[in-house]
Amino acid sequence: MLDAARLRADFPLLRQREHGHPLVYLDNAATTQKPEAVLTAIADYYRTTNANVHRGAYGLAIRATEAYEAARAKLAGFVNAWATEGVVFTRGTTEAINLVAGAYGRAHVRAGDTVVVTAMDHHSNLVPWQILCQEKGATLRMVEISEDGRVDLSDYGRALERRPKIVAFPYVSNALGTVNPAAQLARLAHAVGAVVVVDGAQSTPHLRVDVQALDCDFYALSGHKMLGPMGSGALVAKPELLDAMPPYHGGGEMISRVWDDHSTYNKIPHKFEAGTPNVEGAVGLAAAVAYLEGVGPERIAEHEQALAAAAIDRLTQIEGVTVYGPRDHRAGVVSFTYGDIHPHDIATILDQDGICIRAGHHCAQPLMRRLNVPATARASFYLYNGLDEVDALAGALVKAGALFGYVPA
Ligand code: 7TS
Repeated sequence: MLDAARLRADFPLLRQREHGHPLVYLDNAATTQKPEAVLTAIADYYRTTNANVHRGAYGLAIRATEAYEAARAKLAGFVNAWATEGVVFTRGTTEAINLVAGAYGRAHVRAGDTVVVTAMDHHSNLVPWQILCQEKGATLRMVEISEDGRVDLSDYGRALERRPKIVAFPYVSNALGTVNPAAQLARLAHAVGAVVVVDGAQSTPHLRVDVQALDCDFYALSGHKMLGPMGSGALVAKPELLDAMPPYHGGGEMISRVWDDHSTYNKIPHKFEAGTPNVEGAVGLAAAVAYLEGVGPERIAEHEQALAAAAIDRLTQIEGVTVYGPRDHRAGVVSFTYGDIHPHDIATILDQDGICIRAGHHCAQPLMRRLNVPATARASFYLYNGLDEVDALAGALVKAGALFGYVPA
């Protein structure tokens, strides 16, 4: 396992105390904390380099542009993008998926076509496809999940018989922690001629991701879930698909020539980056990538899996606790319920001990309906969490249970 205590020292916020207790931050699937290296990179950018990018004729603006484009190259290398110009900076996964639905989807999906999603998709990999299908008169086909929270491969096969235009799925589920066999799902979808969209919000921070090995077509990620700034993220795509796509947003920066009644467009990726971009976000995200590379994605995955296994082991020993999702091929997300205690009550009680967990539907309402629960409590781990924090979680849960008359096993 990683030396979590040593890594934690790199994160100023984690030194805080909450209600008199050391802060135990277990809501990393929602967003992660930021290391000093990222905070410094952002501050340094503003102290030394800030100017608007791609349009300056002076040295400062050229250096700002170089910093922004170097960040793109850094991120491209991290996920083994097809090409640096195949990385479009966005506000995060949500905007990246809306870009694909709004530009590629609107150009290619017609009445009677099918788009496939899964029952474990986050709303941001579902609602954009609902909007597209409603607009086009296309069918949205949702693939069911198995009892233990995996994509049901036989239902996936049945969905592919419809020869969908687009197949979208999460690499890692934010609500169950399931790691989907993304390369296999992509291969099967390609075999019927579909374009594959992978929601990488929960995989990029936690696994070694190689989009070319996955062989998807579009891959969406969020910077703030991988130690980077809020409002940073990207769409990583095959350049030839981006080249052939109509623009998404219109405005400055994305054009080549503008006449009174029409325009020609800039080359990729700029065609999809209308307006002044979030340069601070890109620079901070590049610093986050450098930090993650320093630790090593494989070691991060291993560490989180060990924490999740320990948490599942501890939690399932508490009478009345149900843990959802698979027991193997999973990431560091542990969703659970405790008897009839409302998950929001669990989160509120744990907060008194300085423990931050999430409670709710996790933006996955179709999944919650299939689990037959309105909500779950969710602990999600990252590289700075340790086994001491799993102990704190289990201990606080037992205390919470006692308040509701549950006797610990
Ligand atoms: N896809 C998945 C699988 C996610 O977990 C999230 C955010 C998103 C997409 C959207 O990412 P955004 O950065 O564009 O907002 N998930 C969560 C969560 O689990 N709790 O809060 C946000």
